[in-house]
Amino acid sequence: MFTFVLLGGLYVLSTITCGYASWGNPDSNVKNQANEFDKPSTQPHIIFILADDQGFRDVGYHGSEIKTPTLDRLASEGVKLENYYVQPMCSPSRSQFMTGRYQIHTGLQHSIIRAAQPNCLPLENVTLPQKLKAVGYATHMVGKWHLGFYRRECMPTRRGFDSFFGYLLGSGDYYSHYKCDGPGMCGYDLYDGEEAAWDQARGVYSTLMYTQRAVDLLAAHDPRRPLFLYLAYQAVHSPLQVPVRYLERYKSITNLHRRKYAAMVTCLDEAVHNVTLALKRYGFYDNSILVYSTDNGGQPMAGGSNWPLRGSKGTYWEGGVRAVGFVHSPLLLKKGTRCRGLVHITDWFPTLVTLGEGMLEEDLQLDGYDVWEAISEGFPSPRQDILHNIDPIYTKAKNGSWKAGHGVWNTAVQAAIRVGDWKLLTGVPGYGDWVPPQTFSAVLLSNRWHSERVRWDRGKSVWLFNITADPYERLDLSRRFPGVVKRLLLRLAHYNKTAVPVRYPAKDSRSNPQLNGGVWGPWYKEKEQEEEEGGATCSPTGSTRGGARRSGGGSRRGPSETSLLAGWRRARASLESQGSQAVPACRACLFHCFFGVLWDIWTW
Ligand SMILES: [Ca+2]
Repeated sequence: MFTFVLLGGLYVLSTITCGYASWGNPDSNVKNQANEFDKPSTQPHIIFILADDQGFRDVGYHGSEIKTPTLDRLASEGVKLENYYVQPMCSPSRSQFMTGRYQIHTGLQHSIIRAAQPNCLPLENVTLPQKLKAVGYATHMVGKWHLGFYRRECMPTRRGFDSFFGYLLGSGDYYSHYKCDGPGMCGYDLYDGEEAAWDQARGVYSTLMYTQRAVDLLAAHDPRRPLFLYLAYQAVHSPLQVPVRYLERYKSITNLHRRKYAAMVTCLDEAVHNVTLALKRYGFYDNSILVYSTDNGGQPMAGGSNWPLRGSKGTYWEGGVRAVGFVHSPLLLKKGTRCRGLVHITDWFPTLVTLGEGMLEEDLQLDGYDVWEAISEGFPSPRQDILHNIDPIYTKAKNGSWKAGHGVWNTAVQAAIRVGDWKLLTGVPGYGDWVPPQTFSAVLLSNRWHSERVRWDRGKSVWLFNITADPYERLDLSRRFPGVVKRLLLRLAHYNKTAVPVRYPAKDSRSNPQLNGGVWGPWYKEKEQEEEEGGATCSPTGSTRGGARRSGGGSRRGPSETSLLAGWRRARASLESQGSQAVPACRACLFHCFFGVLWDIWTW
């Protein structure tokens, strides 16, 4: 159903309806057409569209029942990334996209940045928009940030974006733009720049709202100047909300979660269609590179599907980290192809900065590779391995040990690494079932749903798979190839020597939106920020003091002294056992790490 909204009587703008747009009078954007006598920039426009929680199978060209004609067409006309990896959750993927660096190198290796934590993407990291801005790009962000905001310097507009319209958090209500993070912790979460956008788009579905803003930005921008548009949709993360007309297309899906989710994906597909139309209409398309990516695997409990991959969002199985992704651009030299080389979300930083004619200084210490030739021309990818992560405070494998790790690695620690065809996992990788399509029956998802359940493997803390031969991780080869296991464990240990301390401060009750005018937003005052910057720090990131100092906040009951000491000892033993730089020089950091353990146990 197409709905049309007249804006100013100039042209028909149907993006706000989330229908596939048909455009009105093309002469109405004369002011934005490049003057043929003006020399256009050779730097390409970069449009990076990040979907939230879209599963591996939740795109038409992966065999889904969900209809995504736009994504299918854009991908088939461009290059499909079929060996493409992201991180298993929101903040980790976004941090790596923004910096081109692994989590062990930013301090964000544990979980997500939670709403009430005084934490954000460490300020000393140079961001992708900063690099592009330095070489003349206009930089705009629309959508979900989720990289922290406890102090104003963490806001997107202070991290390289000329403008920001969106959520600082994400996963709030799609219409009201309110987000709750526990009892009594609810607030408005829609910003325009650094101020709450109280009067804008109240009651408008966020997929439509963000598309509208993206189109407005394109309409207002001179295409002779290079543009970087980071469009990070809230869709298709839970809560499962969608305009009702999209549900009608999926009457055949009897499972209500899956049906709503499918409708949300199709609305997103239409939104991407409307953005691409605007690229053409306003003179950007011919010199544009559009990247489409999801940020992590799907969550089956919320309607997502990663079948036939194992696991889901939040895990280091392929279903958590192997992503939907493609590049669509007239600038691709070989279109209509599949890129089977390894590509990781850290690779966008060097790839896009190079395409934008920016500089990649050595002190950026990037973990990403420039993969443009692999994508555009089909050359082998320069990337041969991926450190999926090392999380030194996630040590829940009860039977993990140094012995199981051949004396070079404590397998209690959650870690995952890919080297060539091989993938090694240690610790507890997360929920590891397969969720076949028939799981989504008329019965609501519950009771761990299906016949592909993995029996709990007591005592197991190491897995090895040949992902090329066995992409579904059904055959553990760790006992058959102990030499390969040891080689990959040594690689993990080598990476771990380069790790920085984990930033995972405790909840700060002053973050409560009710203390901040009903809005989620920066709660540190200027004086505190100066103290934080001026005081002695425990780490190169200078990051952990604030959170540890303010650890008393929060509504949860406090732990007993016994558990406090035990947690402290576990955190210290874990860190020391890894021989990591994560062993802080001062007790405040250990205190912080210990709180992180408790926090994780309570909130995971
Ligand atoms: Ca996500």
